[in-house]
Amino acid sequence: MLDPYGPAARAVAWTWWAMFGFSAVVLVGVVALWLIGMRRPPAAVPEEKVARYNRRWIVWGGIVLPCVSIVLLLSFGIPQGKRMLPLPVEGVQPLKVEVIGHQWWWEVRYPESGVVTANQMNLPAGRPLDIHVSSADVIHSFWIPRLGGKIDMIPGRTNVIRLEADRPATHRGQCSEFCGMQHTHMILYSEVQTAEDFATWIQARQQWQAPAPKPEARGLFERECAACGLESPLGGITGETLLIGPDLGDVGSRSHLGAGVLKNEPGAIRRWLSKHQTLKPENRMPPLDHLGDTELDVLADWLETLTP
Ligand code: HEM
Ligand SMILES: [Cu+2]
Repeated sequence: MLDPYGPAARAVAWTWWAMFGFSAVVLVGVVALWLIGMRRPPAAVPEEKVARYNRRWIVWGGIVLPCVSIVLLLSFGIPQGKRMLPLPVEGVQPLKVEVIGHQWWWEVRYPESGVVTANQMNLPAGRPLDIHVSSADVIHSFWIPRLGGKIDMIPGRTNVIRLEADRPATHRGQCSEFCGMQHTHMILYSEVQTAEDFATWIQARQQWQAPAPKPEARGLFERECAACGLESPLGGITGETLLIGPDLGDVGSRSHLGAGVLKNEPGAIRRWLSKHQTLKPENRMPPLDHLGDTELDVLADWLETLTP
């Protein structure tokens, strides 16, 4: 949050520092007055003056100071909140990205290009981004601290936040509304790229022809996995909403599996298939204990090749 990579985040960081500075001044002032008061010998103050002094404290400390603080805070905060609203802009139009929260993973859609992925969000630098968030089950909250504020993801409702990233970098996003057992392991890596690299990334997915699985892998996949909306590698239902499990169309190219629990190194997909309930207890994917080692090998070998 204090390491901003975009205008919205910079505004939030500024407000934070301003609030910190102002409250530090108030704290130091109050402590100083208290120390002075404690060390000063009691003075014989006449009755009528006591009442006047007390009134003065109430007016200045109890009314003026809070009012000034609130006005200052709002005069910073309102324009900054406005910056995150999806208002019309001139010039480069915002990129629309839909992010749908699931227990406990992120569905990410680029409606303009039809690209769908999960647990990773590639974004172009220097272009406004309208992130349309919603949820398939409980309330989650979308938050990439280095890019801006957070926004609730509510089932049956779409909220929109306008963000922008000003330079390429990788950022960690985190679900920030407690959503059950694996809330902590609901991480969304966001890769900000140059406009050209982002276009290449989108194009690679649009033009990608997934390598055909071996017949054995295809049979297993159709039988064991496709029911959860995972069939996009077979040219299936990408484009539908309400998937139960993440789209696997580009799973081989993701930096992590299980929304951040496992680095996607060679062999990681195989590990996920046999150990996912240990790596991420109670996640919504059923254990695959009824499948043998060779069956899991065949599936993992194929999924690893899904790298647009
Ligand atoms: C053998 C069949 C299956 C295979 C090969 C498979 C593969 C995978 C892989 C590789 C992931 C990690 C994806 C990522 O994090 O990017 C995953 C996650 C997931 N799968 Fe499966 N899956 C299978 C069956 C199922 C079934 C039948 C369901 C639904 C009942 C399901 C639901 C899920 C869910 C909910 C996640 C996300 C878990 C989380 O991170 O919380 N999967 N699956
Ligand atoms: Cu959560």
